[in-house]
Amino acid sequence: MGKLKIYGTVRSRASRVLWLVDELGLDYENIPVHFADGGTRKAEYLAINPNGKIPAIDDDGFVLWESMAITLYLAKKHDKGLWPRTAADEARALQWTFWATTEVETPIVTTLQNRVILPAERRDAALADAAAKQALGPLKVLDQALAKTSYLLGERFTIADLNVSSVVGAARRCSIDLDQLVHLTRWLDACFARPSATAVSPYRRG
Ligand SMILES: N[C@@H](CCC(=O)N[C@@H](CS)C(=O)NCC(=O)O)C(=O)O
Repeated sequence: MGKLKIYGTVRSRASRVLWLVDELGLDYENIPVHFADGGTRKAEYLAINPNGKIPAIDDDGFVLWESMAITLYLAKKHDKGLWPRTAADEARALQWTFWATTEVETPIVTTLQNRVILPAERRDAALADAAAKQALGPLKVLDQALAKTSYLLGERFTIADLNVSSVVGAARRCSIDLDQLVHLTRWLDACFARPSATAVSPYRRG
């Protein structure tokens, strides 16, 4: 059986896949394809992911792209306690994952790009401020959801927490003010204190 191949560098959405495989204790090969040097646009990589984006995986011939589809697939396939136990919890894991990518990821990434990533002359401070404000709406919803339980599905860390925290964690890198969101920050600290997160995530605290 071929070793799992993970395409993408740690300073990208591939970090959530690299975090997960460390949680699962999987043997894998990381192929550090990057967009900054044109690696994602090479024919060789487009044959893996025709969207020209990272991450993607090749699991013994099974090719998959979209970071959250990858984490959900691997967490279910190698069930080491991260996969939900009931159909209802599985649905809630999907709910929170889709919510993170559709409601939160765009405003956070826009803020990150315009406050941290883009060269200073290309940053748009007003756009960053508006995006940061927009992110706070759904982040308050997350904060309230975490008021009663330690993690999104209850008292144990699951794939829902990994997926959502891998999006929300970037808010700290771009100074979105999370101080009032005490449940969210307590949960974020717990997620990023995990050894696997500390090992690979560029979005960890500090
Ligand atoms: N929805 C995709 C987004 C992937 C994505 O945009 N990846 C970025 C790096 S974090 C990328 O490869 N960008 C290259 C480009 O846009 O050309 C996923 O979650 O996998």
